[in-house]
Amino acid sequence: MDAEAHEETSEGWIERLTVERMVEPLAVAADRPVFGWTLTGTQDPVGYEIVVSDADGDIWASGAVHSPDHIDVPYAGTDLRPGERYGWRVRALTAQGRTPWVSSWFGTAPVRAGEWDAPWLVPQQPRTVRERYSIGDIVAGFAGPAEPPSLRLHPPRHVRQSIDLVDRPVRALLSASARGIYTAEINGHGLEQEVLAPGYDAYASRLSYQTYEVTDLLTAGRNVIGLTVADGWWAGRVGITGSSAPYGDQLAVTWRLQVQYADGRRQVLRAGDTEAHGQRGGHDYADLFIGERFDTRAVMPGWSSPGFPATGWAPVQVETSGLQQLTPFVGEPVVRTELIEPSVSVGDDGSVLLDAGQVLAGRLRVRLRAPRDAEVTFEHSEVLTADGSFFDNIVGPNKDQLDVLVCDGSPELLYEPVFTFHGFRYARISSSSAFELFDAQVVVLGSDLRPTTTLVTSDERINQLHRNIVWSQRGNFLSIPTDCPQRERAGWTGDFQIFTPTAATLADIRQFAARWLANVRAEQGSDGSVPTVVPVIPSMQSPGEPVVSAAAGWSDAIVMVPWALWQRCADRRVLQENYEAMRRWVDYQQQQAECALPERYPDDLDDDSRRRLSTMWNTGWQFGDWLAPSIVEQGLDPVQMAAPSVNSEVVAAMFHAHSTRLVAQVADVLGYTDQAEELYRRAETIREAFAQQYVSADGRLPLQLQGLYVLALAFELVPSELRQKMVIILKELIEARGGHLDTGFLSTPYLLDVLWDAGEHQLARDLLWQPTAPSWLYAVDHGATSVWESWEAVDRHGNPTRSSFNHYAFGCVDDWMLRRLGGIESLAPGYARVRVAPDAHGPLEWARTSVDTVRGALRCDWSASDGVIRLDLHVPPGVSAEIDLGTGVEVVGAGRHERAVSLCTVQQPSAAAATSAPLS
Ligand code: RAM
Repeated sequence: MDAEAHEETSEGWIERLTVERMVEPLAVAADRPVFGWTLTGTQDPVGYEIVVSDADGDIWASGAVHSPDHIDVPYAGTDLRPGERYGWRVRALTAQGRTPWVSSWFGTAPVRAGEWDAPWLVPQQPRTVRERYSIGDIVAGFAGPAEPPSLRLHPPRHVRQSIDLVDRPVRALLSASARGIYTAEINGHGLEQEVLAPGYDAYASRLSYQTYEVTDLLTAGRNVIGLTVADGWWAGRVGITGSSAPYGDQLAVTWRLQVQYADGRRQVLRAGDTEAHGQRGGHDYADLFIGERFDTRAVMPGWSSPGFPATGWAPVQVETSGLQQLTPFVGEPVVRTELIEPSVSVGDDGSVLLDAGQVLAGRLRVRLRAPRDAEVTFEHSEVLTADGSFFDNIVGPNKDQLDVLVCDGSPELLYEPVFTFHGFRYARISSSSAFELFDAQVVVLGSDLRPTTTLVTSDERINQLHRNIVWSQRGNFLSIPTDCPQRERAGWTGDFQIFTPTAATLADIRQFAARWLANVRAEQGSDGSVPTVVPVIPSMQSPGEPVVSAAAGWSDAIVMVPWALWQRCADRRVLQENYEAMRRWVDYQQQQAECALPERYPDDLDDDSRRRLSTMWNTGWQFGDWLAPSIVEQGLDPVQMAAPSVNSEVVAAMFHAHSTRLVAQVADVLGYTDQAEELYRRAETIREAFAQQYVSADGRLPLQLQGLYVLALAFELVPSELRQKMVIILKELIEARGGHLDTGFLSTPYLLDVLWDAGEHQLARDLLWQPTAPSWLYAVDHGATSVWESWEAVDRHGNPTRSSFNHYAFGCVDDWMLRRLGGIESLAPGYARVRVAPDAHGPLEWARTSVDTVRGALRCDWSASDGVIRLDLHVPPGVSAEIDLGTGVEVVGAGRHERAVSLCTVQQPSAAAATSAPLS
């Protein structure tokens, strides 16, 4: 069938043209970028046609491709040139005809990974003071160094360099990066959309550079490039210990400018081509955790403009080491994602309290007036005490979250910190002299990820819970996925693993995750171990610290994150890119399994047990089912942080089995049949060993913990004849806790599904709607606007505790809510097939859910009233939906489908037969 033979169809349209999953990206890193688009209308796609062009004409035409796929279609023409802009157009073929062409464009990164060709500019500066603290110090009550930050920290540096252009360019791309975080200016104009560049990477192996379109800022003749560099992640404080200089103690910048003139001439200018000079500017210091101090009296207006007399500026040193780490930034930049107008109240002492109404990651933007030399301070907190006072919930030194503005007496100052951000909801502004606040906004920062899901239900508490989860994702998806934006800001691999199915539904995180996974691969040990924090924070490995090089549920992120992205987004590339690393991880587990037995077993262990035990990875340092309430109650050793040994042993064995099976499935998807078979066999052996070693004949696990039962059931490690028994035990354990969950990080994602799939619908609902802690709605009822790390971060009397108020891990329940309450469940990768089976028998009267899938927008609105379930479903082209309202399954395709079913004809989902079966 030829594309031209198709009649143009009036129905249906192509939307959202993407390259590398982004709309009109300026500088994609991939040599063979992937195209994507979504479709509306009612016709399923049967093919497509793509044309790519440069300024001289078409360079690649796919021809009519007869495939329903329109996710990640790779470019297959001749090599693309770096730093180029290309146009592209696409039309879809459907059974009814072809859609009109739709056009878009993309650019390629100016320099390929490892080929950066401009040197570092190292301004004169004192080396960062090295502060090394351990978790032991913190537990011992160390609150932080005695000297104030102004005596320990150094000013960020301006670097200024003049360049000459022979003409005014018609296209100019500035690429830049830093050891530290930087802002860039050209001729006095800041490139302001992106913040905290170059972002956080495993710097020893990768350091991203950004590319900006700067054509309009340049002129013929003299131009000035100005970069300001501050400590950032490179030299500043990161991680729980608040130690400094994790990756280096000297700041540097590098840049490269690619210009094109009207007559076709091209020119590349680089840092180091001409002499550059450095000087401090208005900032006295800036640290991501501590905050910044900005002295408006020291600002040098026009410092990055031509003609500025840079007297007293020192020449910078030029250095060429470590340039091969530079790599084009992948994914969405960190930007100001929203401005919030906070509520404002003035205290008796003249201080001003701002309330953003929302726990978030970001900073303030204020307009104010204060006398010259006045010091205005901005304190930040996520929570207030029951009586409304400021409360410091952040454990560890150097987490001041305090910005200081020193005023120059101007009638109006506009101030937003540049080189820091905070985790907060409340901010208190006070001043050494009277000040007038004209206005204040809260600037929300985060990676610029496109939200893809809505969930609104008849229960406002559920809606709030959903919003809290969305906000905790926003607060923690900032350059890398972090555990929390105030205490650690660390890329804990387990936290992201747990949350990926939810995260990948709530936003398009494919590129964000791809970049982080590149960091994980960079940090993977030569023995295949996968660190628990990526990028690795060297200070967490200081003497006396537990060096956690691998842990069950954390390291498994290398398998489980890609797998979740494959399931939700049909992201095959993430499987390809990480397959080798996954294999190395499961091989590592296998080796570990073989080389040691858990200590608690006697030396004279029988051969069978020895063989079984050495089939499973069940040794070493583990977090276990981290933060399971009953374990927390027993008191974890805060320095060791290790889970009790039996918990460690069993949890590690379960993840070993699970990851091995998942990697087998990945091998299957990628067509590596032999490897798949071998891995399936291996997984089966582990499964059998697990059942024999850890599951008793009456279905008991060695520890009576809900989480262990949940994981064993979810990972299908249980002989089928024992499943029912184990469900009963799980129910009893829940009952024994008064109808409360007692699951930790690793098992919570599966808790409600395990119950639901066993027919225990009411129990799953009861746990979700449980108002007393530990429960999700406890936090909601106690005013949460984000997900808490600890179920009772605010205690029953309304007193906050010293835990994180922005930890998305337990927000993993959103995935369940979207599937079971919202009613949209993906059954085949990327929602190619979905099940629409909302829970109309629970407390909800209605729900409206939408998921903007990689194939297009799915919408499910349902209500249950007057004995009737009504459904209004929108299915995008290329998706088939199994509607199951309790009267049998009906399969429908693209388009709108309205259904009404009488509730009495609906079969009530049976509570598992298990409920009545006696315990043996
Ligand atoms: C905590 C982090 C994180 C968790 C680890 C084990 O300090 O906040 O959430 O993954 O410990």
